[in-house]
Amino acid sequence: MSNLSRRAFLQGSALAVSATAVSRIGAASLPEAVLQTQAATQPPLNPANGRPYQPVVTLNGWTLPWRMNNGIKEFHLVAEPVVREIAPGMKANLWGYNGQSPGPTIEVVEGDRVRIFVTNKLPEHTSVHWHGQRLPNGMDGVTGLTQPGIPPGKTFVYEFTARRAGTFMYHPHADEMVQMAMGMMGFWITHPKDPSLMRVDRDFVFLLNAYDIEPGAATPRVNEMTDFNLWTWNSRAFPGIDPLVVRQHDRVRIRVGNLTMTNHPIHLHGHEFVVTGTDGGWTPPASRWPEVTTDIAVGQMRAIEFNADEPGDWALHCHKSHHTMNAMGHDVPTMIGVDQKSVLKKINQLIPDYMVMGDKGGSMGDMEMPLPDNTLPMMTGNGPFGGIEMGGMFTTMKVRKGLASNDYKDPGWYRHPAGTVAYEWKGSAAAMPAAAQAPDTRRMANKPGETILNAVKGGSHGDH
Ligand SMILES: [Cu+2]
Repeated sequence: MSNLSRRAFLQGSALAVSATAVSRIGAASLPEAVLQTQAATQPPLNPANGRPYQPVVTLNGWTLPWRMNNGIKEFHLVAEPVVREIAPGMKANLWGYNGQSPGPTIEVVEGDRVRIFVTNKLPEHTSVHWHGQRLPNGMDGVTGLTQPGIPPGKTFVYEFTARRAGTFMYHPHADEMVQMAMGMMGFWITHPKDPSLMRVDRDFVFLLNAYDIEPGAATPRVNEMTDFNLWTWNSRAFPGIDPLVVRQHDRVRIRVGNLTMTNHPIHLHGHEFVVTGTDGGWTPPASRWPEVTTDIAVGQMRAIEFNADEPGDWALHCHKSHHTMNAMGHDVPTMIGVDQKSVLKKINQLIPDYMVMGDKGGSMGDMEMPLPDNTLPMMTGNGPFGGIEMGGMFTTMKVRKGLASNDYKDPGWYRHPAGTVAYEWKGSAAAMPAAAQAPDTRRMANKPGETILNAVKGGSHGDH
């Protein structure tokens, strides 16, 4: 189904779809398997029926429409190979659900009876585990333990009541390492029955995931255990991750689930937040403390909340700095302080294309490097002041005055009020203390005690 027909499906209301489906194919038919063709953030899906709730916004994702069948919310997930755009310029062959990886977000309300049809279009068996839910043991989706695997070409039905409000995930418990390394996962939100409970103005969700895709390749190496090279949010790497657009003074919630193989300290600039939700539900208010970074361990979910009071373009990123880099950043030696130019001529006689890299600190954001096709530069993205030199798990939260409550369009870069941007000091050179003169030729050395000054006799520093 094209994105256009999906929109028509949404506008036609779930009621109309359910009526035609029943009359045409009969009551025993499967719900429509709605597909998504785009990696752009889709607007929140306001519920057409059932209990009211404030919908979430899935970063570079979407929410799966449902049909009502005798009071039961019916969803149709299709496990299948997909092509996911990781960022403009790079596409990956992944496995996912309904056309994308991760799969669509499923949104229900506390107390809803839910039936999920899962059709397996993969070449091997799968299952779906509803991570964090209270449900009958036989609906828990662990292949071999609670059910046989869903064979290729077959459809299984899961049915349970969403008993607890909160933040959940879904993923296979079948050939797990391969299927999760290929991108099979999705978000699940159970909204509180009382829509005024823990109410926020904007509620964003995304999953942390990671891939090992060799530069120039498109399919993840699924047997990788620790050395991943693409650090992604909802299978997108910066600059492919959309900004979180927020109206100034909105109450904002950001829910993050971690399905990588390592922890991620998620850091927000310009605001303090509190963790209001974990895997197990809302945190008791007395247990909350303010912070600006929260570590999210493997398999965990966290919901953070704050008032977006400060206008601007605020960075939101993982604080492990190698997680804000893309492929090509690995296996490059540190060359800071090493004079490579003297040997460059000799090397070029042997390797004509050899380039000097990083002798002033490794900033490669502005460097034009030849890359294999389908490969992202390791640090990239342009801002209003030049290269942002980031990749991977990085995006911005754009706080703006006076946005409409349903406006999630990228407003462009922040226009700083006059006098509020860091600026260059333009005093005379004579006023500069000797110890502050740049560049520093004394302390950039390879061995402790050795200084470049020793080699360059008669250095210009006057403090010896
Ligand atoms: Cu990280």
